[in-house]
Amino acid sequence: MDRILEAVKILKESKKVMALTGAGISTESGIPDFRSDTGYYTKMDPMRALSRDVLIYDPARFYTEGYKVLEDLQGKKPNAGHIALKDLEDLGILKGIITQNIDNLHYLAGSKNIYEVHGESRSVSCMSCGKQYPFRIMEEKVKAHEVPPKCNECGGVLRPNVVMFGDQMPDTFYDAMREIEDTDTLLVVGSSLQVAPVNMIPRYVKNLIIINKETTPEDSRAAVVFHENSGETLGKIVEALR
Ligand code: CNA
Repeated sequence: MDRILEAVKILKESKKVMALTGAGISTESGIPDFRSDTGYYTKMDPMRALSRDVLIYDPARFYTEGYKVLEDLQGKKPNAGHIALKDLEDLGILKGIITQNIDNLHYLAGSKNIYEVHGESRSVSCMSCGKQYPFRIMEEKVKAHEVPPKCNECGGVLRPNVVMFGDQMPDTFYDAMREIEDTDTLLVVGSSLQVAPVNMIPRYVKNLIIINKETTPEDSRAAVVFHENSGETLGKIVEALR
């Protein structure tokens, strides 16, 4: 059977479908991923540059290196893949999205039930008093060479609300794990499934549909695998469902 029709059959017959997305769904919006041959790893080591240790002990380095990744996300627009997942939710097929992405694009596409398990880049917070600010405030401060940027209320250091290497997972991750308990089909889109603990999630779900340009460690147990572009493939799935 055609793989699109196979995927559609599984989606239609499932009791509960969730999506798990990674950086690959957003490359078509002009945001590099980490591990492709055009990804950030070819230019820098995100594990170091975007780490809690560097933020705390070498903020000047954080705000010149790791911070650039966050700046690159600003102003980007959802692509066909994000829109197709929003359509799947509207069609009543998809219950929600667990995303490793910090680029806000599912949010901007209008998806409703989103678990941003690695945080987001719409807001920042003070590490001392917890006051929240829009991301724009941090941008203005860094542009004005205020490094590290400081809280207007208490003078504490501001940090982006993204989960960095060395940070604990947020409550949202545990909420997402609860969603997975009764999920029978997971649509994995644009993730190399290399980053723990999120890469464990597919192991808890019976049916996997994987859309990722390169192979992933879960391909061998997936019901359907597409080593193709996410925007085009998801678009075809939505079309076939309609
Ligand atoms: P990754 O390890 O970089 O893997 C991305 C995968 O997507 C690769 O296996 C690619 O082959 C695949 N891919 C790339 N383009 C496409 C496409 N158009 N269609 C289908 N597949 C494609 O990224 P993961 O998300 O697995 O790793 C998790 C990290 C990356 C998380 O901590 C993220 O926060 C982090 N990240 C996020 C963004 C973002 O928010 N857009 C960007 C870069 C990195």
